[in-house]
Amino acid sequence: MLLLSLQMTSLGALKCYGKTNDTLTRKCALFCTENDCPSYCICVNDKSQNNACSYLPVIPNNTLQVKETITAGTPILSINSTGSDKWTLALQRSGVVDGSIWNELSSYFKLYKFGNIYEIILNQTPDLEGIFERFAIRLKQLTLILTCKIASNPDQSHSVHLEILPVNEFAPEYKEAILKQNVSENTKIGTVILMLINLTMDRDVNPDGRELGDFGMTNYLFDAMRDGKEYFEMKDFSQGSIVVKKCLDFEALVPMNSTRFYLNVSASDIHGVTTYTTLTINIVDVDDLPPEFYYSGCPVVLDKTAPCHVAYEALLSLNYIGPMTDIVPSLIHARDMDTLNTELEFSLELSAGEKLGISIWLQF
Ligand SMILES: [Ca+2]
Ligand SMILES: [Ca+2]
Ligand SMILES: [Ca+2]
Repeated sequence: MLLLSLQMTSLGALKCYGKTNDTLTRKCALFCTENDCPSYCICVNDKSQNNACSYLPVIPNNTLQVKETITAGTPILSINSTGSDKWTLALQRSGVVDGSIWNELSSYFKLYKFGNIYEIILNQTPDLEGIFERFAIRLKQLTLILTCKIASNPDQSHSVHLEILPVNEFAPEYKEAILKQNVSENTKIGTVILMLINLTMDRDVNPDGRELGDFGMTNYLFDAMRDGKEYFEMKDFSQGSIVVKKCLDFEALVPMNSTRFYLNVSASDIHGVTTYTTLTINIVDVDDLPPEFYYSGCPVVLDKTAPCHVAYEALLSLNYIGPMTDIVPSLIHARDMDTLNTELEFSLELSAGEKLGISIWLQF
């Protein structure tokens, strides 16, 4: 809690004011005690010793500081009244913030008088997130105007800055409960597939800049076989950009049951509070392979380096028109080598010099 108390200065019969600012007023007050009055002071005779304004306490850099979480009801400045002075408090308006907002912000502070003591008391916790939500401003500092009124002298106004210090109340959060991204198998190496900064937030309001710090990527220990670090990397840690690191081939990944990867990613705020989450990446098949013929009698060869030759034969009368169903050893089957199951269209073409009715050879 920050509470500064007035240091009373005995003024005697002469009261002095600085001509330009409060600091001078304090200096002038010292001269008054010696009945001196330099040229930069205004000196008046006090008819009554009490007929004067009290002085504000010495405030370093003329700036008070309170945390945004300070409890409502906490006093932040105390002034001992001389008895004849009367103090008022207002909020200085500045910047582009409109008047109605200043009126509402003024209600965060109250000046109370308890006996001969004036106290500025926080009427409401100056929660930076709450203020941003209400007024859409990232509040950093306010200026309090304290004015002393006495019967026979001009009003004296003092400006005191009040800095609201941010408190790290929230860890980084992800905007979606489950982060997932589909990536086509033909995505080129070096392509950015996702920027974590677009999917992350930190509820803390930081008037000095970005609250989020760096992003990170570590091993996915829960299922090391599906850790996507072999295929993806984080390039820009300030943006959390995930980049393709290794060629993605859906058809090569299917036999390994590896068309889904997981990345253990993290987001930290500038205070070092870190939140981890799992990014799921699904590799999506694209139509990058042609159809293939297949025959149940051929062995399954995954890398297709060993062709299987099958001869199909059908015997037809010369003038027959219609479906060929008596093909030996079986009907001709073909399929899309992608998993997209694109509809296939068959055609029969003769090589140069061949005559229909002899035989048709198809090669795997
Ligand atoms: Ca934070
Ligand atoms: Ca905060
Ligand atoms: Ca494919």
